[in-house]
Amino acid sequence: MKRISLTQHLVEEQRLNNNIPAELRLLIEVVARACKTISHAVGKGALGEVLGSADTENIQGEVQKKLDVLSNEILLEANEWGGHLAAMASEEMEHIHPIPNRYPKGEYLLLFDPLDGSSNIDVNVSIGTIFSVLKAPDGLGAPTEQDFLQAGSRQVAAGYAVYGPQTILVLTTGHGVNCFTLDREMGSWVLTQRGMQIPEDTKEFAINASNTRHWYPPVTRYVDEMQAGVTGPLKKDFNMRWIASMVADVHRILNRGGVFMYPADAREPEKAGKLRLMYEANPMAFIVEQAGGAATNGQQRILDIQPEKLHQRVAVFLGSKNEVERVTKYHQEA
Ligand code: P6P
Repeated sequence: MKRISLTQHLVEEQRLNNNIPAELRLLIEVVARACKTISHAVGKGALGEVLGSADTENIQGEVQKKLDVLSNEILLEANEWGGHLAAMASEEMEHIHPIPNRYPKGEYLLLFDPLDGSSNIDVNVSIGTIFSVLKAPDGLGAPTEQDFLQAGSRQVAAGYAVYGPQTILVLTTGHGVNCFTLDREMGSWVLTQRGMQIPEDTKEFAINASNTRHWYPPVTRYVDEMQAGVTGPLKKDFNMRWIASMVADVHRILNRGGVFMYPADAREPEKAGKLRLMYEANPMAFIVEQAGGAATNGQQRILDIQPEKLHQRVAVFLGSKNEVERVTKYHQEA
């Protein structure tokens, strides 16, 4: 494949589809540059004095890692001066972050999980950044949380970075999914996969099986059938993977198929699931659907869910279309 940069790709996509105005291109380039900075910090590990706990808690009640806090700051600082945003929201912050008055405001809203997979940071397993872009409602005065509560189908762009053996950036602006690899010598993002497509069938599933005894019947039925293998109703053997970094599990599925599940379960019946709708499930669902896959909460398309709270959680079933449809059917039959 001819090696082209992220900027050239975005300019060419704008010419083709007229869907990436200059401010959106600037937003994507700024986020991509921030991901380079995060990758650099993550890559230092113990040498950078950035491992371990920050001894603080986030809105989720989770103990923050130093890199969680650092990654959040990197994204805030990178995006506040450019004039392309009205406000930001992050897994690591309880309230939205309006653009400071000393900077011009733009027409986009940026949401992110600055460092997803924190439990893997200190043990050198792939982690990543997830982001989602919405348009701010017209005639926006001071942005409010309510302005962010838009269904995932209204996203204008979404992406994730994986800080792994390679540092990669996967991006969609509504016309397919493309992957860029960080050229560390040049410090530039280079297009390495164009038009990624998820196989509609799979032999690989991802779920945290330590929760088996807590699953509701539709999940138990589906996982049992996969584990029954070639002599069971699905007539094929399955493999299992669980990296406990959503970005890494989703990237594997984007490349070779699979079904990723984080269901609600009986541990906390009032909780819809563990993952967050606005800055984990929605961007990943947009990307997965753009790559020919499917993403539901067991009952409906994730992208159709009307958000009620910025940090609300949601059950997630995403990946190979035919398998997501199957497990969703089991929920609807239950
Ligand atoms: P568990 C990481 O903390 C995360 O939010 C996702 O990236 C990941 O898929 C999931 O939680 C892992 O959860 O319960 O297996 O540790």
